Formats: sequence, structure tokens, C-alpha cells
Amino acid sequence: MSRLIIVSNRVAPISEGGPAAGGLAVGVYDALKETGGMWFGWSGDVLTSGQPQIKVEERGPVTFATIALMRRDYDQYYRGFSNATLWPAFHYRADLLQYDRHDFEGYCRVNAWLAQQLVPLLREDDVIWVHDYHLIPFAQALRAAGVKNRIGFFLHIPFPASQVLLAVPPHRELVEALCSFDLLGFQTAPDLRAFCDYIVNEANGTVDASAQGPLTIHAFGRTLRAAAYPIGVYPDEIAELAKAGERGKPVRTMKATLHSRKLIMSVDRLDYSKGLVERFRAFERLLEHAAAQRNKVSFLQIAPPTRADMHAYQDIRLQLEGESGRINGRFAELDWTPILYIHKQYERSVLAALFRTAHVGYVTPLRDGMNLVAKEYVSAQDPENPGVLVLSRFAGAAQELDGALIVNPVDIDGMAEALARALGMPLAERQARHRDMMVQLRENNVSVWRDNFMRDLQGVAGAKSTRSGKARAVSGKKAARETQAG
Ligand code: ADQ
Repeated sequence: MSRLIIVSNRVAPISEGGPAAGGLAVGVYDALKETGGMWFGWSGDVLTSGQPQIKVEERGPVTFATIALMRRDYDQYYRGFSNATLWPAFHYRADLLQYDRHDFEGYCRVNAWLAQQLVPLLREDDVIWVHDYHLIPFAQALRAAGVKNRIGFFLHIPFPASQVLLAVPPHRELVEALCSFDLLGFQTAPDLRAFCDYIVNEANGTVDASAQGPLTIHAFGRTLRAAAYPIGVYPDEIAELAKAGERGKPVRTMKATLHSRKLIMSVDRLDYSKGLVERFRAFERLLEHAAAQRNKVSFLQIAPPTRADMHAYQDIRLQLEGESGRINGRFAELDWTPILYIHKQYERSVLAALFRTAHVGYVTPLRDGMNLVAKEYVSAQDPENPGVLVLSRFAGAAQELDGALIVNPVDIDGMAEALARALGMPLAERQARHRDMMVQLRENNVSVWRDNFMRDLQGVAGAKSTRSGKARAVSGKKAARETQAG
């Protein structure tokens, strides 16, 4: 079996059950343990002097190869182009997009440098799987260094509509770089559709849906494949964790704080894409319009700060602190604080147990590639007495979880109504919705995601650069409708 090489911006520090082990880390680490292989990427350290050196660490069949970044590289590649340009643009926040040509040069330079660091560690039959928006030019850089291996790419965040992508000045270079991979994976059919639309209408390429499996893309003189592979979770493991934590201290403390009030719960990284301000206001609207809910329900928002050295993230933090203070000031009573707003990481087992306690999972991002919290919340429920998921239509998860109450995250009244409906939903309806969603989550768990992607990547012919093909060109829209892997 070929060795698997995973490349991601950060190499997740794996401690089984620990706070950093999200879906990506768990799914990818499992794949590595099965096939044996290497995980390569940034160590998280930033150097102000000296020369970064690769650190190689063997843990059983898995090799971790990590390297620090120099301060200038961190500023241009990570804070700059990745997180001040690509992240907002790909989440449809063109208003927050900042662009500096030097940052883009730094982004390409760091991708090329990381690729050069990886090349001496590669073997001829390795299969390389690159993750996420930080590393779009990575295959191009490996190809330039003569690497002929199969290289796949999975985008964890949304792929934006062409009109939004055009706002990123080097959009063409980015899409051309994407076409150096052999297989592109997107979270959902709408993301794949957006990519195909760019290929057909902006890049003068073609999309061929005639073969089985992923679409065949011809563009920029290359042929590659592309499909949607929605990332999943391990629902039964989460359910076990949640059940085991039911009598643990965090849940007991939470229940004691609630008395017999109902609980609405959200967990997010503190990010402007997550729709937190609108979510707080919709909870306020619920209390405003449904006086009977006052002192009968609390809202727990767990949101640890991320990218805290960037202005947009400092702004959202201040804004939320203002909103929660204002709403609590307006409605709180001596024995009741409506919003509990906590800036902390928790163990996965604690989160799962708290999810099981919550009557409503409130997941309303403005845009999200998938949103694993939605899937974790459903998985953690007690099937005999499950809570209700209120879910944004703009989370990738909404493409699958149609047992949720689907909302538009800017419609404050609509969200307040959905919260009221969720809080009052009869048991039989809650059970039926939960059952349907669990079927979906089990069918498409994180192993299925990984295995489908790996099957298709193993199936591609390897590096090709011909303008081949009597391809049947179809519009991106039709093509994406026709094919969705997984
Ligand atoms: P994220 O934007 O980080 O991921 P999400 O999918 O919700 O968003 O994953 C977050 C993970 O971190 C979840 O497993 C969650 O439980 C965990 N987490 C969040 N807050 C936590 C806290 N306070 N303590 C402990 N754990 C916490 C990106 C994309 C998503 C996509 C994923 C995976 O933005 O759209 O779903 O990658 O592809």
C-alpha cells in the first residue's frame, strides 16, 4: 500500500480526546495510523532569528515532520494572505478583505519553501493529501520541483461564487494553482458548483461529467478531477462520550446553575464568519417577544478566541462582549443570567456531555465550510429525549442535516421564531428528526469521507499536463448537480 503524506498548515497536536482533536485531526490521524505515513506542516512556532529546522518525530506508524516559520513568513503567509485575504473572501466577507501584493508573494514563497522541505522526505509511490486554503499553491510548487506523485487537495472552507472570488486580485493564479492538483475535494455540491462555474466562465476551461465518480476538469493545460466530499464525525463515539460525561462535574454544575431552566447552547471559534452577533440578537428577540421564556431559558455560548493578533478578531470580541453585557443588563434578574458567554477551550468529552444537556443546539454561521459542531451536537443527544438543532442554511452541514430547523442567520425574527419552536417541540417530532439525522451521520462518518477521497485520489492517473480529451463540456452548474461523491 502506498504511504500517505498529509500536509496541512498546522500539524494537530494529537492527544486522544483532547481539546485540539477536531474532525480533521481525528479523521486524518486515523488514516495515517492505518496506512502508515507522515504528517507535515508548521509546528506553530515563530522564530525571529536563526534558521527553521525540520523536526521529525516517529509515533508508531506515523511520522510527524514539523517546522517553524520565520516572523516575516508568519506575517505574510499566515496572518496576511491566508487570514486577511482568503479567509474573509472565501466566507463572502469581501468587506473585510485586505490585500497586499507583498503578502501574496510571501504566501507563494512560503508554499514553495515548505514544498522544498518536503521533497527530500518523499518516496516515489507516496500519495500526498494537502489540506486547506493556506496551501493552494503547494502542488504547483511540488510539480516545479519535479514531483510526479499523486497529489490531492481538500478545501475545508467554502469555495466562493465567482463574483466574490474576483475580488481577490490574484484569483486567476489561485485557480490555476489549484489545477496542479490531481483531485480537488470540496465540502458540498454548491462549493463544487462555484468552482466549476469559475472554470467554465472565467478560465475558459471545461467540465466533463461523463465518467463515473468525480468530474473531469480541463483548464490551464491540465486535466484533474473534482468532487464534493462532506466531512463527517464519528457519531456513535460522540454519543458514548456524551453519555459517559452525563454524571460528570461540568454537567452537574451546569444543571445546578440552570435549576430547571432550558438550555440553548453554541460552541464556535470566536470568528466573524460564525454569525455570533446576529445569534445574540435573535436570543434577545426571543426574550423580547416571548415574555413566557424569560427566566425559563439560558443561552450558553462557548467561544475561545482565535487569531487574536488580528484586528478583525479583536473587533468581534469587543462587539460580543458589548452585546452580551447589554442583553444581560436588559433582562437579567437576581437569580438568572440569560447569556453565559465563556472564552475557553474544553475537552471534547466535556463539550459532548454539555451538548447532551442542551435542549437546543444553536449553530448559525453566516458561512461555514461544514461546521462540525452541528454534527457533534446531534450525535451527543439522548435518542429517547433529544434536543433540537437550529442550523444556518449557510453551513455546509445544512446540505445533509434536514432534520434541523434551518434558518437564515441574518433574519433575527426568523431565528427567534425557530428558537421558540425548538424549545416547545413535542417529543415525537424531536425523536423523528434526531433519528433521521443520525442515519445520515452514520452513513457519512469521517472514515467514509477519508476513504472516498483516498479511493478517488488512488484512482487518478498521476501528474498529467496535456490538453487532452474529447471531453463533453457541460456548464459547471449542471456538472455539479450530476456528481457528488460520498
Ligand atoms: P472550524 O472553523 O474550526 O473548522 P468546526 O467545523 O465547527 O469549525 O470545527 C471546530 C472543532 O473544534 C469542532 O470539533 C469543535 O467541537 C471544536 N471546538 C470548537 N470550540 C471549542 C472549544 N471551546 N473547546 C473545545 N473544542 C472546541 C474548519 C471549517 C469548518 C469545517 C472544519 C472541518 O471552517 O467549516 O467543518 O474545518 O472541515
